[in-house]
Amino acid sequence: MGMLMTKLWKLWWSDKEHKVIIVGLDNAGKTTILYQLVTGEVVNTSPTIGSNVEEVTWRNIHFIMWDIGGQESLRTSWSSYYSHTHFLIAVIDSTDRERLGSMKKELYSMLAHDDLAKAAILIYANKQDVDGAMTAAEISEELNLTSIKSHRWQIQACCALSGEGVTAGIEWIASNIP
Ligand SMILES: Nc1nc2c(ncn2[C@@H]2O[C@H](COP(=O)(O)OP(=O)(O)OP(=O)(O)O)[C@@H](O)[C@H]2O)c(=O)[nH]1
Ligand SMILES: [Mg+2]
Repeated sequence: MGMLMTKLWKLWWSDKEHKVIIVGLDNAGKTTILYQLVTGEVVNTSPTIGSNVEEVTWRNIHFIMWDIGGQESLRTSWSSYYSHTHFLIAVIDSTDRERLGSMKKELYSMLAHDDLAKAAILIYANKQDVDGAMTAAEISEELNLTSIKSHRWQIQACCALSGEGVTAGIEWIASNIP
């Protein structure tokens, strides 16, 4: 593509809104991450029943971010949010070793869903501030991420309380806009 065409293409895309859905088990830190992105601060959260939606602008790119409640009874409704999703953010509580298997199951069922066939996946290995938290490498191994060939994916260690690593994840998303 010529330089002018490239510029026009980018301008056109910057006008578009990109749909992001944030999923993960309850207590993973999804809402904390969303509001860390919106306000740059930690907000008090309570378990999300249903969802929160916010517009986030990052380097002139507009995202509509849906943060969906992760309690077990709510997970069957996740799929009602999937259509037209450009990016899926899966948030993992890196201290929660017992439930990593449940998260793995949810992740692979999302990867198999038609409405998410074109979505790129960002996995946040959250709560890295807690002693004994699994590293991003451990989580990657447990989830067998290298076997995923159907989707673009990235794992990013982060701490939603300090914000460390959160923007690096969004940078990856921004750089994966077609
Ligand atoms: N230590 C630590 N605690 C965190 C971090 N991120 C979130 N938390 C805490 O984890 C708890 C749950 O966070 P939420 O953001 O409400 O979790 P959620 O994933 O939205 O949970 P649901 O809405 O129930 O699905 C809160 O007490 C947060 O303060 C982190 O990076 N480190
Ligand atoms: Mg929540």
